[in-house]
Amino acid sequence: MPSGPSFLTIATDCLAYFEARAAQESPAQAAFLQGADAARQWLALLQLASPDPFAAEALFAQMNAHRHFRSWSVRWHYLAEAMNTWREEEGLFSMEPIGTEADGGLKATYEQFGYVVVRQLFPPDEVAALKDEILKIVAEKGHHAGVFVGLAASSPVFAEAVRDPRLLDALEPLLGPDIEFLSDKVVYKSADLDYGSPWHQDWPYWKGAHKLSVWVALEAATKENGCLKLLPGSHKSLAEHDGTAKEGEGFGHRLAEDAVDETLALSLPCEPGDAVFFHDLTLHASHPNTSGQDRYAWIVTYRSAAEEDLTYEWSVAAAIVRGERRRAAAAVAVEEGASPE
Ligand SMILES: O=C(O)CCC(=O)C(=O)O
Repeated sequence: MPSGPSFLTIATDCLAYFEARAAQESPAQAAFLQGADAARQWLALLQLASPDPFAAEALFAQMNAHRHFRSWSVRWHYLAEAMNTWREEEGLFSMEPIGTEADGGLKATYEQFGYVVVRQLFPPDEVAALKDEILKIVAEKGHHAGVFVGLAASSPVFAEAVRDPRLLDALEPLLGPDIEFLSDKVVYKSADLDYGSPWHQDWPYWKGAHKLSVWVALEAATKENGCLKLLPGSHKSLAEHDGTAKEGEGFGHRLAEDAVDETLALSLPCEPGDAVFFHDLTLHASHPNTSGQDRYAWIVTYRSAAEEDLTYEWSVAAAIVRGERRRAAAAVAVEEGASPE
């Protein structure tokens, strides 16, 4: 058995740390308060059990894998966020955020949180090839802004990638057996294009039936280079999008700047090839890129081919990619010019 601090020691230290941080004013104060609350419960549970000594990493690996702990759901989120801040400050250990497949399967996690993270959906060499193809496409199109819509419509590589069985196998429990690809895009940031995408839900772009997007990291995405942020559970209602778009940044539908309490946001650092499947009402944004390094993400949108929906003039490469079309003929097209940005 590995040696190291005991469960009780770590939980006690953790609680002391959270309580100290929760007593200080900071943007993360609310998260630390919730983290302290979760740590108190964790400690109480551990005191009921009879803990053996474990190395810290082994402990967190075990807690991550343990349904009982993960079923604390939102509490787990605060604990994980606070623990990760601690790790960053002290160089200790890390925990998976909530919302990974290990939480209870793809469907249950997606339904509970409005997203599910699938680690390593694609291996690094394949994502590197996808990024190369994107560089080629945007260079050919002379595109310089941070969002380019229509990769599958522009390239056979992406036309094939949106049909990849690994993607479709993960989508099937979430959308059902009949799946239609709608559109895809790249959102890219660099030293020159460093903005953080603003808080928004995707549904106001397309309205109609709910859709699902898959955000695939094409290189390591970190808080420094602009990883995704989400509000777990926000997919249950529509938020008011009354923010003002800034010139050249896209995202015409956005929340007002102070509408989201950032201390409740979950950052989702990803390795190349990790994928975040998210509902079109899940509130999301991304960190600005302050690293001077690239941050490319490929985002693919799908819908169920069994549900009635609108037709969209921007979905020029739309296709049934699994199962068959079962819905009745489409109703009305959305207003001209709407795009899935
Ligand atoms: O990748 C990002 O920066 C955010 C992407 C996004 O919010 C979107 O495509 O709706």
